[in-house]
Amino acid sequence: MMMTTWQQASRWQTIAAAGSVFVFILLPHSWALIDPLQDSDPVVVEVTIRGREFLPSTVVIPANHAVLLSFANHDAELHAFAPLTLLDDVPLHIDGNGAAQFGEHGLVRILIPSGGRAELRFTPQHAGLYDYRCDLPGHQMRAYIRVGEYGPP
Ligand SMILES: [Cu+2]
Repeated sequence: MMMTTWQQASRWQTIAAAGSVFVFILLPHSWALIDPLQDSDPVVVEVTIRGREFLPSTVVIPANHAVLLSFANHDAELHAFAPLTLLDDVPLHIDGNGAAQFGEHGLVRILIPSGGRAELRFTPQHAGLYDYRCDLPGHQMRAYIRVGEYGPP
């Protein structure tokens, strides 16, 4: 199975943690070293929008751990990130030059201009497979965010 970005990020964070390099080398596959509850840095996941597609089409983020999810729109047209239920009632911090629209349960969509970027910081609450869309008219874009528990792949 391909190593996902957050797994790689976590390993590098582990390597960077003071004093843990020695243990990491001894136990390179020990997930106990990557306890998300003891790791204050967010897991960083990047999604590229290109050719009316979200790339990669599925990203994996951990449950109950801070995440920085970013979208970079490389198309010449406006796109949106519409999270559907993923972020319902989840506290959220948004950076970048997108235009966020909110509803009763939180974020409905972020409009991301051509060449623009949206960064979302949040802590996913529930494991599961969540789909999201660009819900702008004229084309269809759909992709997935898997919220998983930390553990061996
Ligand atoms: Cu779009």
